[in-house]
Amino acid sequence: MSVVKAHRMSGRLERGVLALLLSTAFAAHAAVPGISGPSFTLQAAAGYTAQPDGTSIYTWGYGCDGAPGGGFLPAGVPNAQCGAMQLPGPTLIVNQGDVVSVTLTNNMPAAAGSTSMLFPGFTVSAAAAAVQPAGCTGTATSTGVLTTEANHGCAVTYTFEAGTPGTHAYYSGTQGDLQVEMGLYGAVIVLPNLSGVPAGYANYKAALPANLPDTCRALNTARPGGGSDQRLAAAAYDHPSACYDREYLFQLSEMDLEIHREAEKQKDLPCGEVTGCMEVTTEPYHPSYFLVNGRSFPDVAEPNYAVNYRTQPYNGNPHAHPGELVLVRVIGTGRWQHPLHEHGNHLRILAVDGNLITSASGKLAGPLVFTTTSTPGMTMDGIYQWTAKGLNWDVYAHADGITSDACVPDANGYYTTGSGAPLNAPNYYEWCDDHEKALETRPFGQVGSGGPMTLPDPTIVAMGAYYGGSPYFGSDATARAVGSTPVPPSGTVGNTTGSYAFMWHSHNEREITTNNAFPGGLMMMLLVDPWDTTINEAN
Ligand SMILES: [Cu+2]
Repeated sequence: MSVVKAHRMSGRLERGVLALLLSTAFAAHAAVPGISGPSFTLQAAAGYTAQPDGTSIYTWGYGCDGAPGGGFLPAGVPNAQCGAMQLPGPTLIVNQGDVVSVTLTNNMPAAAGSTSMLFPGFTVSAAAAAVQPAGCTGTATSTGVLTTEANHGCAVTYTFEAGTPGTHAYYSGTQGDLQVEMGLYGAVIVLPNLSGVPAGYANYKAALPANLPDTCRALNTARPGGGSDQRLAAAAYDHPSACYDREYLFQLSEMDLEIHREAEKQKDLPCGEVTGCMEVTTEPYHPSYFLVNGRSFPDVAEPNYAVNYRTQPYNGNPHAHPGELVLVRVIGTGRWQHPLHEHGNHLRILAVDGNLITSASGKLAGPLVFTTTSTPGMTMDGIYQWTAKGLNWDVYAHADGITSDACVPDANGYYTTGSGAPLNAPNYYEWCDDHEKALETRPFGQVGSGGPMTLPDPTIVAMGAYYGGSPYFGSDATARAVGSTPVPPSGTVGNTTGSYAFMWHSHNEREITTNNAFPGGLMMMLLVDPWDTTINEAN
């Protein structure tokens, strides 16, 4: 699905959505926000979430029971909060080797019955919490099919050792067809122990392949393009090829509105049964919302902890500079498989379910994938990198003499610190083979003049001013719109960053709708920003 195709859709809804995208997608950023362990005090509770069609949806979610003792990560994200319930639940961030304890209080309506948490991939022990809430009467816990459950008003404590790093899921192990659908799911991020390389990160970095471009660096050291470091760790796994520059977490799920409405009708039923008193049919299954981190497009682009999504605090708004290594953490939640297609390049899979995939000789051996096919319950960690390599034209228009920069290839052919590039070079990580290679044999804007691509006549492009098809990149891209029929370069209308936008979306394209209206649903925009644009993820 292309943005241009979306632009051809006529009507006020699409125009409004696209205008909203252009006005919001460029300002709001994200890393992997969550709360720090190793001890967590959570609750399961009922509340409401919102979708961009205006629907308010009765939802169950995990939330914090009081202020999180370990605080929020990354440090300094404004407005960080963790309420009584949220969708998805709080992202639990711990260190490899931590003994993690999660105390869960069941504050859901009595009619919902008991509830629980599963931590697949870990060996968990569970017991009634040492201190029970005042509202807990009778037996605190019951033995469920999959794990120990907290009865209504009572608390259970789960304990496990975070033995394997990476991205992990947690979700309800009680009446999963109903409780996971209602929203009881979340993520555990385990930061790797890098001590496998002696003396910490300095030696770890020294162990990197000698010809690797300088995108791997210790936490909080200077980076090209500026901006504060929002990474949770210097590497995703204890492996010399698992370093990264930015990271994002996407929890993919879907929602059947009828199930939520039925549960809402029965939420106040008087109930003394441990297993609850609701009778909600969960088949046949007809989901109408398809979610990234509990939000639909375009709400995904709003900031983390945005005040208008108090119960949906996490966004989906990836940004990258050319060449940066982006760690993409994907969790399949719910019932359906959601094949997330990352446009712009394939994704190199590092690990599945927190298991790093290596060859017998210890090299990374994960596949290069077109879509991350997140089967429910499965997690994937992958590295995404966008460069202009292979486009066959100079995206900075150096050939036109409008901009002049050096391009000295490093061992991999890019202009980086490895070949003497300064950290503030506007064309950092340029693919030097295409340096000064003209897009067309005649200037930009003259259609069909013989270059590697043919530009459209802007007079036939619907949504003219919003057309995002410029081949040029960079904050001075406006200056390159010359000729008799100039096409406004990408990003000069809605923003001033001259970025490239790539759709990251469900490749089951039925899912890029919100209650059957396109565009919406399981869709985001990756913004590749030029290096002279600082990506501020701390908001
Ligand atoms: Cu696609």
